Amino acid sequence: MSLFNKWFNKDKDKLNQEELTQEELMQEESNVEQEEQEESEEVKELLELEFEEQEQVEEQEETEEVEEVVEEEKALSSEKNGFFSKLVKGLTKTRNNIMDGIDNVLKSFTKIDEELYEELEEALIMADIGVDATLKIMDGLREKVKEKKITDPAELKKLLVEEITEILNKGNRELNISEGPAVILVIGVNGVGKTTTIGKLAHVIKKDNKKVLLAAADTFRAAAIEQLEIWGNRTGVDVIRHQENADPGAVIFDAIQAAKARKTDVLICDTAGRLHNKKNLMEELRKIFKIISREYPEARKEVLLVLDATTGQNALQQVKLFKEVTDISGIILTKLDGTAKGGIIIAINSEMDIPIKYIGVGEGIEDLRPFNPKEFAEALFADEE
Ligand SMILES: Nc1nc2c(ncn2[C@@H]2O[C@H](COP(=O)(O)OP(=O)(O)OP(=O)(O)O)[C@@H](O)[C@H]2O)c(=O)[nH]1
Ligand SMILES: [Mg+2]
Repeated sequence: MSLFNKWFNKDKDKLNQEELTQEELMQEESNVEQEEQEESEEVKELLELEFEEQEQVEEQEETEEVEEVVEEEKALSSEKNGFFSKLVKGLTKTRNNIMDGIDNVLKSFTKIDEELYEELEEALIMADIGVDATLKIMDGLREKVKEKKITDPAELKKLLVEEITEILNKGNRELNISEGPAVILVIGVNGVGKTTTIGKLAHVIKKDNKKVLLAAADTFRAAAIEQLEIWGNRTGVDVIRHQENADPGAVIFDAIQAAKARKTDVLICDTAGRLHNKKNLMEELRKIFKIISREYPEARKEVLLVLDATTGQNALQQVKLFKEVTDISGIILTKLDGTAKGGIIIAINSEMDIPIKYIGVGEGIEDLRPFNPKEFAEALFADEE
């Protein structure tokens, strides 16, 4: 064999070999491809399975979440219902006081005339609604009677409810504490429920995930500091205190420093309701306001005046008294449970340009609620079972 052939054959062999290997390679490649495809199908199947499982888990989680939300809503609405029925019950005496008078008048008339209006006016004033609100209600009533050409006295009741609801429904009732540090100064004459309200308020604000601190600036009345500390323990909130008879201004000063150092969201300050005389009380409040605005200018301020519903018309005098020393940003009306004088809430809303922000309907920690005019009016005029 010639060298050439040798080479050629060799090359041919080589070529054949190469062809073979290439064929093999191709075969192998296709095998690999097939394997890969199989594998990828397996992976796909697995992924699909996992996906399905995940979907199932997610679905389950979703149903659990929905169930949780439903449960929460249920709890909230039962809490709401619980509070509403408590409000209805608490307002029984007020409701009777207002409604008995109105019903008696309406029952004794067969037509709507001036005499009826006069008696109705008297009944409203007797129910602690006050002269101002009564006149507004009567004006509105006369207008609507004319407009709707009403002749049956029985139809007046519904109109009265509408007029009263309208008076209740005014003002911004939100506490100005949503952003940044805030100070709430709680003022009011002695015994109206300041300290108790502070305890309940601390509870409400803490539930809103805010850090609360209390300042025991009523150093005048014996055991006032201890009373606030009991509320502090009950709500899990610290109290800044000094000794009895210490300077209330110094307590406020320390409390502000503590609030800053601890990054407190809301500092609530208790104050004395009774001093030797009115002048002392007002002077002391002036000093406290000065310290707060000097030491804590960056804080939002709320000055809440606490009024006791059982004092009736006297509550209006108290608003005027405290208005002389400060801008009151909101009113808290306590002890609406069990009094016949709850009509005062209508008088306050009508005569004062200060919103009622919260109402107290009991001595317990949960017995302070944002004042909701619609809910209140509904409770005030609810039919008794
Ligand atoms: N029924 C009822 N009682 C309340 C309510 N709020 C407060 N009280 C009670 O009223 C009484 C006086 O409450 P305090 O919180 O001590 O009143 P205060 O304004 O701090 O009184 P001083 O510190 O003496 O000025 C206590 O027995 C409270 O339990 C309420 O909404 N309903
Ligand atoms: Mg007190």
